[in-house]
Amino acid sequence: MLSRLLVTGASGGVATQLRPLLTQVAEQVRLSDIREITDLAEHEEFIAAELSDQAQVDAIVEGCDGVLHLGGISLEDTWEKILVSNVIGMHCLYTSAQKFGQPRIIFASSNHAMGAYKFTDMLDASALPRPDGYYGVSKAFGEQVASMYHDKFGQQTLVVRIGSCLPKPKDPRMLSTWLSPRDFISLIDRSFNVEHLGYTIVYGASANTRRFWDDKLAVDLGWEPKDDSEQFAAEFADLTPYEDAIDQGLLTYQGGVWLKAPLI
Ligand code: 15L
Repeated sequence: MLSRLLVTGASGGVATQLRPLLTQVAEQVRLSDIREITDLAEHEEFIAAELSDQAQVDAIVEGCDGVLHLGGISLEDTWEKILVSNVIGMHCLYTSAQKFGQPRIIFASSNHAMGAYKFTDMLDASALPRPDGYYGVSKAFGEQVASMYHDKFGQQTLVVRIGSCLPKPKDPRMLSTWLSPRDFISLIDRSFNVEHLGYTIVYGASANTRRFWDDKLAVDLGWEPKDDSEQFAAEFADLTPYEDAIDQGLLTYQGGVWLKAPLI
């Protein structure tokens, strides 16, 4: 059990789903975001921070023995905004972690770091990044920051290339990429409790029948997702055209439509 877990990006959609479950991994939870959170539970506190401001990041990291880094821009955006929050922000976080005892970090990377791979590819952690936009590029950069701090200083990180963390899939693609909040919590729990985390990369997806990611290189982590999006497949109207399109190579990219969208 952690004493105090820092959650960045705590006002966002993923953090909001996880918050009630975080009592399973930490006694105290420090929530941080640029948007204030007021509905605090007894075990929670809130400290606002801009991720590109080193002093503000120092203030949130100090006193924490684990970090769940969900902060930054979470969708495709302009290069200028991505640069500040996701690139400079990542550097600030790792700089602070060195100052304050190297708390283990879970870095919310994204499937969009690999979004240009095809639906028919089966990826493991050895696959090279193929981002589908600036957002994906920033996540690939973040993974390399974490790798360098591990090799140089021994900072331990779990990189989780999150698919789609939602209560349930919103479209047929998410039948492949869905990560249930319950499986994410068990991943967080493993990351903070496994004896040696080192620098580990996993794909953040549940045990979906249609998943196209293989976590065999992270076997030492001992994470076993339990949920399968197939339970929601019937909620989508006839999936046959969708499945045919995949077979014919028409519905191609793991990141969905992002690769073919213009840059902002
Ligand atoms: C992401 O990285 C986004 O943060 C999220 O909003 C979803 O779009 C998700 O990927 C996805 O690909 O479904």
